[in-house]
Amino acid sequence: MADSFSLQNVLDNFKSCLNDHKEVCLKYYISGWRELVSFMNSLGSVFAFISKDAVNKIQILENFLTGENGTHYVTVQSMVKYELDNELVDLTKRGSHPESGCRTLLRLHRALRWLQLFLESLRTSTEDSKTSVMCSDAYNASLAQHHPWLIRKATGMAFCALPGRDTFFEVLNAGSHEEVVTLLGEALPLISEVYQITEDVSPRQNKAEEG
Ligand code: 1PZ
Repeated sequence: MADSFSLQNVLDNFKSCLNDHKEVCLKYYISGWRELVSFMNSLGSVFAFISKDAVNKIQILENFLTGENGTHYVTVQSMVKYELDNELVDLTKRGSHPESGCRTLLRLHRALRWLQLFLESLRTSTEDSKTSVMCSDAYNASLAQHHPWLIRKATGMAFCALPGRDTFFEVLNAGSHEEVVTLLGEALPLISEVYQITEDVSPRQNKAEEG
């Protein structure tokens, strides 16, 4: 669906993400990520290893949501409660639940922090700003601290293949540069709110993630 990508779709999903109780609906969280992945795919095959990992994690969450215990996976809040109450979260990767919803969500949650930092620097960038620098600065301030050396190197190389700022704005498919900047200004508070609410969900969740 690379050709149907637009920044507006990302914004719409994150807008729908929070319900009346300020809970994060997994369905829209997943759709938002799917949009972002389709955007990344349109940037070229050098990002395939990133997109593969993201798709894999999105799929794990989707399988929970559509699976037999799906009612517990409607929101991030209900998912965390369900998995913790039922001891479905492992402290180590070698445990019996290596792909819990909590663990998987945490990976995407950290990536959302990267996205937030990157889009904010894109929004406030000037003509001579470099997308590769913005991307890697955001990465170093977020995801990098959770990735081993090899992944950091591969990711750094992929960033060098990013298109320049002008092309990047075009691929975002939201009109003129000014319009993109305006839309980013609308999308960012929504993304930040979803990030923050997820972050606040459960102090136990962070402890329960490693592995
Ligand atoms: C626009 C350019 C795209 C830049 C993307 C920046 C994010 C770099 C993420 C690099 C991930 C490298 C591949 C595999 C990583 C996994 O080891 C980790 C940990 O998972 P585990 O091994 O513990 O199961 N996976 C992640 O950290 C999740 C990464 C999700 C990346 C989503 C990026 C979406 C980009 C949207 C573009 C607008």
